[in-house]
Amino acid sequence: MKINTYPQRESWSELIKRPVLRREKLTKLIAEIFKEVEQNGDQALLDFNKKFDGTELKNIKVSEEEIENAESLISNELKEAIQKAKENITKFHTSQITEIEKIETTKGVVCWRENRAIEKIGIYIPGGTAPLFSTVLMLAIPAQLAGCKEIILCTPPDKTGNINPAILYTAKLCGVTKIFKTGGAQAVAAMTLGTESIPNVYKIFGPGNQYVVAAKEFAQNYNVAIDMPAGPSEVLVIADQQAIPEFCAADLLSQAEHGSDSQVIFLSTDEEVFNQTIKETKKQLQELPRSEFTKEALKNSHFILLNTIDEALEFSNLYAPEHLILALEDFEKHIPEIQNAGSVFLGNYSCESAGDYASGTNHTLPTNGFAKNYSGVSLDSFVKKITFQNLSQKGLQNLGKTIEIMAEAEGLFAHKNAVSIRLKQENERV
Ligand code: HSO
Ligand code: ZN
Repeated sequence: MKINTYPQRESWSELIKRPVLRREKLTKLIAEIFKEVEQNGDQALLDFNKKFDGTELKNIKVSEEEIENAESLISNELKEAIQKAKENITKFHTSQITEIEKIETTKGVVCWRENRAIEKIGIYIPGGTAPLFSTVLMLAIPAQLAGCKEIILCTPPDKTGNINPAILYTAKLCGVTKIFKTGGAQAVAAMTLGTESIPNVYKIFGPGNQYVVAAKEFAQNYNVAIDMPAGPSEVLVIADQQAIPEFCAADLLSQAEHGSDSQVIFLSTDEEVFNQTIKETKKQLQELPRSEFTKEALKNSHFILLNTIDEALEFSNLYAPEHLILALEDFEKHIPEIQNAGSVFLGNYSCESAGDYASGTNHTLPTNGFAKNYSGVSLDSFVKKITFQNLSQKGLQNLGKTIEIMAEAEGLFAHKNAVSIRLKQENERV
């Protein structure tokens, strides 16, 4: 924990820095994996499973039977919780559907946009220490609402060759069309290039380790889009005198437990709340099962005492956190001051876990300062917007001169002529 009281503004640029990620030069390795998958398809994936995960599989595709069985392997309580979360995420993302609005920009010139779903999308769910079935909800629900026809999911199997049943159950519930047992960069390569079993997709979503992140970047060389640049999870909490230290500590730890590279920032204007939150964080840490990751993440984390809430918001806007919690009495008043943040949690009872799981907002959010220029995943992430226009004869008469003058000024006479030829023909006909 790095503790700082009333730091000079000159030191802010140091304080807002993310921990430097050791990004090894992975491009060569990733290129080799892509080549292997391109040449050997499913067999390459089966070989990678054996090499990296020690699993010998015959089939990369999860069978219908495995998906059906998953339902009996998880408790009713968990199924109900997943269904409740699904309901809220569906409600919130359905509200993002917009009506087509035709705009007459000049008399006789009508323009509009229509959404078309990206036909084939891929979801990557990491294996590792936490089975992120909540991420399946966050990606498959909007994909299905948007109308994506093919929604495929890749996730690595465990040592026994199985996939966590909560992932399978959630995938089925949310309309995932095919599930495959493959992970790492090779899974991204398979979704990019296609294999005998795995269809190639047009956009790849989901978190992953540095190999997956590098593979998603590499996939863009093949005209495959990705959700956003990835980085470790973060939260920034701003607390005033009425904030509850136990709650603030719990929120900071909830994000720190994601991984040793996570970062959490605590800003307060109240000395008592500040000191108590530090104490509470240390105390609650002892009781957490994932304390090795959490402890590491806390080493990268800052607890900063500042003079005013305005100052804290200024700091936060410079940092551009993935999650921002305003544990403030008058949070409403400060909303307009928030410029850069992925998702904002207002008041003492809006814990970040609510957004991670079940309130309805999406938890796939920009990290690493990208909240300055990226939005989180939403319904829009699964569609393209196509513009349409229709000019009537009258419309072209009204706008023709403008186009001709501009085309001539750019020296593009064929452009000009596309208008002139129509206007001339019209004059001759009259
Ligand atoms: N906080 C993570 C999402 C997540 N949390 C999944 C729990 N499960 C995104 O930043
Ligand atoms: Zn989380």
